[in-house]
Amino acid sequence: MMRSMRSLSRHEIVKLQDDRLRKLVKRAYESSPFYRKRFDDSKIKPEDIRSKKDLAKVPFTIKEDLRDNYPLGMLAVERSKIVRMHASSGTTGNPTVVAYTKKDIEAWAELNARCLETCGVSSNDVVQVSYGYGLFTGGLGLHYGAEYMGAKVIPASTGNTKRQIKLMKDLGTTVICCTPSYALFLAESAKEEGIDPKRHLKLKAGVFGAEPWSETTRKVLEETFVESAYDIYGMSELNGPGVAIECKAKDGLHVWEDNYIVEIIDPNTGEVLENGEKGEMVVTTINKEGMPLLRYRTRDITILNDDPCDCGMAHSRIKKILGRTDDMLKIRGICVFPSQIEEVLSSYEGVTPFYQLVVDREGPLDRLLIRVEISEDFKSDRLTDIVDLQKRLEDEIKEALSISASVELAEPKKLPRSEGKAQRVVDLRKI
Ligand code: DLL
Repeated sequence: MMRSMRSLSRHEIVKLQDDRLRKLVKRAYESSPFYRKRFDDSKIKPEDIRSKKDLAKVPFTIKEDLRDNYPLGMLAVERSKIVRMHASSGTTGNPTVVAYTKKDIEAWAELNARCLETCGVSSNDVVQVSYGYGLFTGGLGLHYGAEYMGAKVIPASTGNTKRQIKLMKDLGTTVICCTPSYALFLAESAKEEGIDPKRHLKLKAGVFGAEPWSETTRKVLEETFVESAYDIYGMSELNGPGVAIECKAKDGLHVWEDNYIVEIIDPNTGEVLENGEKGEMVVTTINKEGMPLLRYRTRDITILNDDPCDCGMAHSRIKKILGRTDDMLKIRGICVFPSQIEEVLSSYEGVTPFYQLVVDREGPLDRLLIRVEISEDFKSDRLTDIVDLQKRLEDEIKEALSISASVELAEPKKLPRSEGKAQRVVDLRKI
């Protein structure tokens, strides 16, 4: 079953998508009061939606819809059929609750198993799941996926970093699943304990996601921690992890299109963009039973590509996520994503991937301060070298992103480390 879904042809994918979409629209209309009203208000009938191209007629669903219908107003099944609920931690107001039927849990496990298989994981592997377990979907999502494929799972969750390293060593972990920022921290902590992960551990694959990360961070992780680092994408409203994953070609993340229909829109106008154009990803969940979503605005910025991939899979790919529309910083009118700054910083020798962006205002003008840690190797008394590096980084940021920023170099290990999603932006303008 698992293998066959990965090897669907383009034609089979499109046919399955359209079949499932028609069924979903009918079911949503019949069983979800929320969608029935949406359809009636926009004068759409389920029969009007026959294939992906008709989707543009359907209004978007947004996070506020989930909040407004808190906790379970978006269900498309009887409450009695729900077996699990996760929730995302909103900073204010109600969290976003997502609900799963038994069939949803199984389908989600299979998607994560497919992701792991795509990274070359097999039932012989020891998979340490160091995403948080609990309301966050990362831990349980990958846990069920690894178990589904028969691998040996270590449900380590996050935190207790020393113990994580001991587990890796003693239990022979071959696959680590965690956020890329935690992976950097794990690598650094191992080294402090005299363990060189590349020599003393057996990590052949890292399954890193839940936050944006750069190609240079991949390079650092592959040089210091795992043999091969893969990017995994997901979001609670779309089940959790397991929506998309990189294959060995590492040229974009394959979206499991038998479960998700992806559109890219212009975030300002809502207009659907062509493949190859950058915009906001909008997803329709065509295989979710409990709480399906039609045209859900993810706020994530990427590019869709359905060209054939070297790996042979026909599932379309999205580019590494650039950032979220709501994480985009506007500095003196210029839009910039933290990931773009990360890309510039981490391409410099002597600089680590640990950084923090502080934005505030001086009079009417925005000011950006980039704090970035220098590496141990760089630690020297050569003040001129430090001033020189600082200046080169400032010039490069200006050149690459057209924004003026001050760079402050921090001593090694001075910036905060994260066990889950890193908090890299401090926007004092919002306080
Ligand atoms: O982060 C689910 C997940 C867990 C994905 C483990 C991958 C691994 P949420 O907490 O709902 O769910 O956050 C979803 O995180 O809209 C993106 O902005 C961001 N995100 C997730 N994966 C990636 C990634 C989980 N690979 C939000 N690259 C999404 C960049 C990512 N951003």
